[in-house]
Amino acid sequence: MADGPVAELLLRRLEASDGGLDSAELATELGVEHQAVVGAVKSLQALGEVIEAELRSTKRWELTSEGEEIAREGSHEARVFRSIPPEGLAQSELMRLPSGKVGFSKAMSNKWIRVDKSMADGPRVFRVVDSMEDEVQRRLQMVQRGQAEKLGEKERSELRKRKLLAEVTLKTYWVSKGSAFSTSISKQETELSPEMISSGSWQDRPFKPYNFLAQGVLPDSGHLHPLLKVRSQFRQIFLEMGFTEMPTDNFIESSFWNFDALFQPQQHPARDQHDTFFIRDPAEALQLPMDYVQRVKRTHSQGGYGSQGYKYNWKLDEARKNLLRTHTTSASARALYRLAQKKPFTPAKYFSIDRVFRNETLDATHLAEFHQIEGVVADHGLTLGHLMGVLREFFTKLGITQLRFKPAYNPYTEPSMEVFSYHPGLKKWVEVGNSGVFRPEMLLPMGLPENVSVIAWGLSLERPTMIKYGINNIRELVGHKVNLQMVYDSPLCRLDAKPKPPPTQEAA
Ligand code: FB9
Repeated sequence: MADGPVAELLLRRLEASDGGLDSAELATELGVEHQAVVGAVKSLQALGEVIEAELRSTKRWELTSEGEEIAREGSHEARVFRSIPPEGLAQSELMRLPSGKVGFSKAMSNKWIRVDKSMADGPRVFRVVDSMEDEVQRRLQMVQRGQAEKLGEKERSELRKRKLLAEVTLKTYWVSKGSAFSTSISKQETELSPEMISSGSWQDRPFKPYNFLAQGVLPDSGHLHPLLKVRSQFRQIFLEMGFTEMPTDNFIESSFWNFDALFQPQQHPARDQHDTFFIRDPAEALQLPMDYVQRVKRTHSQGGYGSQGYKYNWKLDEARKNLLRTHTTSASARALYRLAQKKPFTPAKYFSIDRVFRNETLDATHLAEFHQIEGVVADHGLTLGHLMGVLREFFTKLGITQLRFKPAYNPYTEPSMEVFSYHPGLKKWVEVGNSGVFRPEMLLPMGLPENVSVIAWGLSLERPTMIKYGINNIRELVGHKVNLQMVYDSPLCRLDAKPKPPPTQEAA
């Protein structure tokens, strides 16, 4: 067993070798574990250019644990043969031997033994030959000595079939001299210490060369969830377009601001608990601007401002009911009401991006909550044309240029439009949002001037994020099933970048 640290031995062998050496062969030669040589290679690599080490994967034959045992103790059939005395051995007794079963059938097929079934006290086993060669053991020992290739393919496959031999892929290193190769490995300095400078000892110390290409270790850092990455891009787009973010820090809203202020009648289907989560405690909103509420009440029940209203008995209790907001349009109503209180009227552009809650049937693209993105523009004489224009500008910044508008209906906008864009990746028109001109029955009770109109549109944050990141099931994006690695590795993919091809079926 060659003494001295493996690293030094490796360098001396390398010195002697022409070209290089294989770490596995060196391990066999030095009679040490391959891991010890790998360790030496790694520590020499850390010293700089002393050695070059190229990782290779080599296939080699290795004995299984049973193969090791047979190489040591002999094959089962040889052991059976040896256990049979000249006068033979009762077969029942032979079968009780540890190698009995396996050894008996092999020895029989090797025609080393025979069974005499005519014996009085039952079948008896006798030797047929005087001696035999334990080829199996010999071949396994050859493999142990690293001479597996000397065996024929047939022999090897027979040993493999008997699970005595296995082909393993070994990651080995092909080691060769480095540019700073030397057999005397002096540890290269990696730090220039004040002592070295003051003592001047740095002049005759070998220093490890700087590796300016070394990658820094990525610091462990927080990771923005893809939704928040896309949210910040939508924020950027709105700010670029001169919009101001509306406060949306209240998931719980009153039915008044969520529905009534938007001229949505109290018997509208969206207002029952099939679609809306109502709050049991606190069940009712106490603070409502009562003068404004009265105007809303009258507009719903009798009309006004040129509208005939809904002609029903509007109830304040219904309006007081607290709920989880079903859209951020409630925040738009609050913002427009505040705007209306500021005289004289000044045009405004608002946006909001925040969670909304709907008691909907859950499916691959719908959860009970999503993030609504909303844009609102209030100014004199705005028309549907202005809405189409601002939608084009907005979606163009999203990289979406081909838009189509489809008439739609919302209780709080007239006219209303669904917005569709042609998605080249999905090769189809995708609904990318909804929009409309807020009804005068919503705006005038707030106190906004007659000739002020307000255009608005909305979409979700989840849909563009899923499409951008090629995610098909919303549960892969949000919720406890999200694999955090996806969050960590999710690149900041620019919304206006060309869409990623949708994942092929098998990838999905
Ligand atoms: O987000 C939606 N689609 C969408 C948006 C962007 C997108 O980007 C891709 C990168 C290219 C892809 C798709 N939708 C709105 C359309 C559909 O997904 C729709 O099925 C689901 N909608 C949600 C509501 O579901 C009940 C999305 C959500 C939505 C719908 C309407 C509004 C807001 C969100 C609104 C509004 C509105 C209307 C008038 C005035 C003020 C607000």
